[in-house]
Amino acid sequence: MNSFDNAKKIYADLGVDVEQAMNRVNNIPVSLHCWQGDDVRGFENAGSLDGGIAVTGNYPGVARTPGELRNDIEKVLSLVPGKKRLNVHAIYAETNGKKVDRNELTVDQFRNWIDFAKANNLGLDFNPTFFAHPKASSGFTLSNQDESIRKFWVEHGIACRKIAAEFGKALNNTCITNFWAPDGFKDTPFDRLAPRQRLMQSLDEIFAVKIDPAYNKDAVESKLFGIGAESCTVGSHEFYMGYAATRNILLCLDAGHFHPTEVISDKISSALLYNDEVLLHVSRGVRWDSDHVVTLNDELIAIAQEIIRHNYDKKVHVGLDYFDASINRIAAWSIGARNMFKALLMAALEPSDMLAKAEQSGNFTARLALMEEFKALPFAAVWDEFCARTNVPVGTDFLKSVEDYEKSVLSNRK
Ligand code: RNT
Ligand code: ZN
Repeated sequence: MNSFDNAKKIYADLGVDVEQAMNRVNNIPVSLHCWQGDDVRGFENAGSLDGGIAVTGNYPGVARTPGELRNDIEKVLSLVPGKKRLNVHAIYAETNGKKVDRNELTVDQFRNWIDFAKANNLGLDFNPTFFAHPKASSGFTLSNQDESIRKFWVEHGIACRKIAAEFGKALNNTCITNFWAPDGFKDTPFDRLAPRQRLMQSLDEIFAVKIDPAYNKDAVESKLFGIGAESCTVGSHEFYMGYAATRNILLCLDAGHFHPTEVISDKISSALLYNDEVLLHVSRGVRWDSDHVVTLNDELIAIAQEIIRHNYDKKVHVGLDYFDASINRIAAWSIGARNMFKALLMAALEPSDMLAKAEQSGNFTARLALMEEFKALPFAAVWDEFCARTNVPVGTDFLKSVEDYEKSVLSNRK
């Protein structure tokens, strides 16, 4: 018996149908963030990254053009199993050398992304970019007290929702548009209320524009603090938890946006009591919101378990959000994305009936014993089979493929 058939039998004895688990995971899309490929630079040549986020490292081979970025994404798509979506930020507009400011963007600047998505059978997700722009340099965008600046960013938000609706229409696939604005104070503000009122007003103005939810759904992302905005973030967790629930839009939970010992896996079930759907930004903060490459750690597995155990396959939208320029970017992208699928598959292979029974009968001794033993089930054999069936490299073979690509493509980018 080969190792997959053997694993299948071991899982079957525990009441788990391996084929069913693989099919289930195959239908949960993971949205790949385009910004891992170019260190969140985008195509505006706007200068350096701000907004309180930072990419560190200077590994050679960063994508410098739309073509290079899309080639790199195609490479990543060939290395990651499962169903993929692509998440694009507004700074990835292609303006053909013309200056098109963020409030004037239309779908015309994103036609290549639509074509690319079509060619690669991807759904598209979108993000307005409220950073890396002269009108964001004060650190305040949608909550800015200068009415003309606030309006500019409201217009940007509306423009992005319209572009997203065009994505949804063109691809016949609902786009999720995520709103994250870095607005916050480096030092203790006197008034924490007024900027929050302005942020609420701005968002209400943006979401007042009616868009068919078949084409686009919106999400809002909170944050604890950013670099240079350590004392008060306008769009805090409480702000957006209330906002999303009362406006019936999605709440986005980013794994790096809470106190270091807080985990988003514990928030999903609460959020979904008050919101129909949530968006995840799966990331990994190391001591702060450092956006390290996602590893297969306890929290990633716990996030996947929440999705699988409560049948949130359609209610939780999984997006990745990390950026590492200190190692090969294609590898970084693929390692994190493969890990996300690993975690989902692991969760789908969990002998859930046995665990539920132990818990429901109050036998917490058995629950702990089973949970710990299940960690040693032959998951790897199923994972390898999952990769093989979707025609992506099995095991460490993807690394060889990345190395070849580095030699033949990335090393020529000088
Ligand atoms: C920043 C947020 C936000 C960004 C991306 C680029 O802390 O996590 O989601 O990372 O929009
Ligand atoms: Zn995020």
